[in-house]
Amino acid sequence: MTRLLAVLIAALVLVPATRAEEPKGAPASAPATGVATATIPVKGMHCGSCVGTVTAALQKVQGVKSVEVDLEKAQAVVVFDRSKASVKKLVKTIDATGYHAGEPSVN
Ligand SMILES: [Cu+2]
Repeated sequence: MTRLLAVLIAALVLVPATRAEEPKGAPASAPATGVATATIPVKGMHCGSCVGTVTAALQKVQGVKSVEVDLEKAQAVVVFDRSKASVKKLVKTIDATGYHAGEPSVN
C-alpha cells in the first residue's frame, strides 16, 4: 500500500515536470528547418506561357516562398521552407507540368 502511494505520488510529480521541460511553440519534430533556395534546370520551355505554367505550379506548393523562372537560363529558382517543402517535391511538381526538371542544386 505504501509502495502504491509512492508510485502515485511519483507519477503526479513527474508528469507535470516532464511537460514543463518541453519548449513552447517549437515543433515536436522538424528534421530540417529554415529557408532554402533551390536552382532547378527546366527543360522544354519555349515562351512566356511555359514560364507562367511552371511558375504557377511551383507557387502552389505548400512552403514555397518565391519562384523565379528564367526562360533564357532554362531554370527555376525557388525559395522554400525546408520544414514544409522539399527539392524532391519541387522537381516532381515541374515534371507534373509536362516540362522536365534537371539536377537541382540547393543552398
Ligand atoms: Cu511556351
